[in-house]
Amino acid sequence: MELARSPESPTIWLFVGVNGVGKTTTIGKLGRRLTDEGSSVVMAAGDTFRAAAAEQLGTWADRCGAQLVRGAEGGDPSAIIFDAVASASAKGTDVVLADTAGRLHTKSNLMDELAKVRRVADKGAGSVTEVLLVLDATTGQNGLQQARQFTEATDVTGVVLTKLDGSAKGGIVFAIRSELGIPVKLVGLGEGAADLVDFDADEFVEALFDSGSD
Ligand SMILES: Nc1nc2c(ncn2[C@@H]2O[C@H](COP(=O)(O)OP(=O)(O)OP(=O)(O)O)[C@@H](O)[C@H]2O)c(=O)[nH]1
Ligand SMILES: [Mg+2]
Repeated sequence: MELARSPESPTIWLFVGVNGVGKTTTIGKLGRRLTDEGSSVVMAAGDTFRAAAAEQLGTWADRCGAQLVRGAEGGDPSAIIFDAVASASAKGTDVVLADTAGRLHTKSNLMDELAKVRRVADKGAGSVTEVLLVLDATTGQNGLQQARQFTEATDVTGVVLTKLDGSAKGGIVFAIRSELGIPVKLVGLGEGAADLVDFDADEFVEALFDSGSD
């Protein structure tokens, strides 16, 4: 499934999800894909909470020639993402990939912060055309709760299902699709830059019902 581009530059894609699911890694992988396709990319270090989060994103940015916009640790993530959009707009950059700090969907103050990030990201040039909820394939029923809360805060447009290279099959995405209408758009199959594929429903269903008889 193609990720939506904004009619006016820059296109802004926001990444949300609980801790450690693979948000930053997915941005790194997508940065590679986009730059390989000839698009220019700004990565916005909206995770100001975890020490070294911006460095982690910066490493990915260096690898694919994306620009990194970061702020002070403990700073306002909305302001950093706003600055990143402004910088992308000034330089004519095509896509802003905006990272956010992992957070529990049950913490209402953190979900409010994320709602603000989404609003502010849309205030400058361009527009937010994808809000991608990153979900670890090992997540069970809790994934539906995560999807509900994150979409309430930010209007999630799609799921990135990560760590599907392990033994987990990620069947919760069916419930997320049927109850909330949110489709899976991308699948993570490893830690490397090339380990990201578009979601293929047929392949996914086959793998889900494959009892591993080989
Ligand atoms: N096997 C596998 N590992 C992955 C995949 N995606 C991410 N990881 C690993 O999962 C760990 C967490 O990834 P991050 O990208 O840092 O996750 P995050 O959501 O940004 O984490 P926080 O910012 O702390 O919330 C790292 O060790 C990644 O290499 C995947 O598709 N498969
Ligand atoms: Mg991260």
